[in-house]
Amino acid sequence: MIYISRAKFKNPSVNAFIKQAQELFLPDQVYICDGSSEEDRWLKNKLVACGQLTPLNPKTFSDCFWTRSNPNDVARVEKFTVICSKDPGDAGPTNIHKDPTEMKKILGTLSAGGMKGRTMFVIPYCMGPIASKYSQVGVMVTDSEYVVINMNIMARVGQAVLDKLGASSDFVRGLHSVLDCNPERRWIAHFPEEDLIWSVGSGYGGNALLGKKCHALRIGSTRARRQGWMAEHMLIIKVKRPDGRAMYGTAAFPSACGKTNMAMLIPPAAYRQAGWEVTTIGDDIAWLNMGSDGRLYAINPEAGFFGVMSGTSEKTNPNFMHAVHRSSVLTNTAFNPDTREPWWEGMTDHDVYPPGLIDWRGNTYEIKKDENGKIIPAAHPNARGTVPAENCPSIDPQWDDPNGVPIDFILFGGRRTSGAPLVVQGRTWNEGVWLGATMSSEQTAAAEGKVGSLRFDPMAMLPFCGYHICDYFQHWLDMGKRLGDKAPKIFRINSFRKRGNSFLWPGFGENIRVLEWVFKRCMNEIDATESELGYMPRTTDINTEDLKLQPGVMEEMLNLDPDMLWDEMRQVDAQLLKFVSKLPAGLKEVHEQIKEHVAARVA
Ligand code: OXD
Ligand code: MN
Repeated sequence: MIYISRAKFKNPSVNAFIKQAQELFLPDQVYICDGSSEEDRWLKNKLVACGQLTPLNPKTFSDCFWTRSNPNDVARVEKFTVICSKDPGDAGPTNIHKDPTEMKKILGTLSAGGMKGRTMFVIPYCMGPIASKYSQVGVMVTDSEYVVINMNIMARVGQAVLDKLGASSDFVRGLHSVLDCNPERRWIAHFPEEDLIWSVGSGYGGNALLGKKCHALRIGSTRARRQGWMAEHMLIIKVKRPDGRAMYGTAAFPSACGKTNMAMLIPPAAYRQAGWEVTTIGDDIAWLNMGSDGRLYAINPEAGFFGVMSGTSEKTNPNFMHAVHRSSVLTNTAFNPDTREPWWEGMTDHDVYPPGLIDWRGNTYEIKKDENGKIIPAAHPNARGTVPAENCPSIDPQWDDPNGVPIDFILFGGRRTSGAPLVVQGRTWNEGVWLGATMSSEQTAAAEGKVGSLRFDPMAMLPFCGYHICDYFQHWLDMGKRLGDKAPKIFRINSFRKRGNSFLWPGFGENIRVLEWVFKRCMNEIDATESELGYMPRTTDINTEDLKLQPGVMEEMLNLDPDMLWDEMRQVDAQLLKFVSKLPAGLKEVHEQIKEHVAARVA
């Protein structure tokens, strides 16, 4: 057995964990990563030599690589993502529960000797800025070089992390092996009582970069509840107004519903010229702690973006387009061998397929249609770009501030082509929690499942809350109580409403117009009308200048059709009924009140 440690550390708990992992997986080599650029280069060269990475054009995509996954391994697998708490009741109705002992037996059998002939890499990583008291250390092992190079982008990795950890045993443990990448031997298992993650059979980011969804959200949310903070599926932004005032906000949207786009929003020219600015702190995960002044402070636990490439363009997200051109890894896009550049659908206004294009499966692309007459794309719809956060032109100077940024507003949102209004504000924290807890969205390609079907996704945490969803709601209510009048204001937004096949709202950079209203509401600068769901703008309160909206669009987007609302309330009822045994009284009360108001309107 060869043991190579570039990193220097004396930590008996880390050593014991490595030994356990080694005895389980039986690798030929153990390699402890120090996170240096030489190490990163060496690994990338190794992957290029074996054909797993293709270097992109250094003139246009400097230090960037293209790679393809196994076609059976392209998204998160929710049906094999499990919470292994001792008491099934702790996992709750939205998680798949497995008994921890049973699951360890299954995983132990699958993992035994799974790294024979391979190297086991040990990655010490930190979620959050190294110097932050809110950050957390994890140590994961993996047999995938792809995982190591992606973790180097997505988290702080290596020696500095081990230095931060010192001799402490307080770190999240992660076991990962791609094994034979067989969907029948694929499990993403979480043991919240032991701060342990055990993931086998997949190399896809959300399943394999254990710092991200597994640690920062599933295990993170259980730690957050125990310790009195919040781990949320949220972007973090700063919005600056022409008068120099700035606010920080977070937004929770389900996967592939525009979090990265909003995080990197560029206001339209007239707004920019007037002095509006949006800067990025995070695009996917927020850890929210109460500061000593009683306000809620957010850190971004990640160091990179794992953004969806399909549909990303100079129009939809110029900042991400700029950022992806340096030190990035592109997974499952198509590849243009002439220019040595990646290619994906939606990169330009009209898809023009370059001749000789290699599709995400590695074949020369030919335009073909599926049984519904839709063009089969060259890039996978869930193709991803792993991109260092510091590349982003809109990155906020405080993005890695160890103290985090104080949050003024929280947005919830989803992809809803009908019914849901452009924006509504909870009258109280608890009503805001209700808006988040009852939100629904149309299924996207980020997880396996039928794209387009409507699903309830409380706080966009359905696939990520590591414990009973009702305890999670209660935790939100409790946090509101603790924050009192320093609590951020809560809103629900929807920019996906359609008339026929066309979106009613232009979205993207124009969402600044909604943020402008949110800003004014937080500053108590503007009145609102009251609807059954909460405070709403009058149609003239949102600036639509230069938008050339069709007549009646604003009215339509702010109209709550009573029949649709009632129908939605019935769906919410059915949803909440699943949680009935444990639904917090505070949430039930709000629900009954809102339902009563809606009933009065339809009566
Ligand atoms: C992601 C997701 O990758 O939510 O961020 O699936
Ligand atoms: Mn996400």
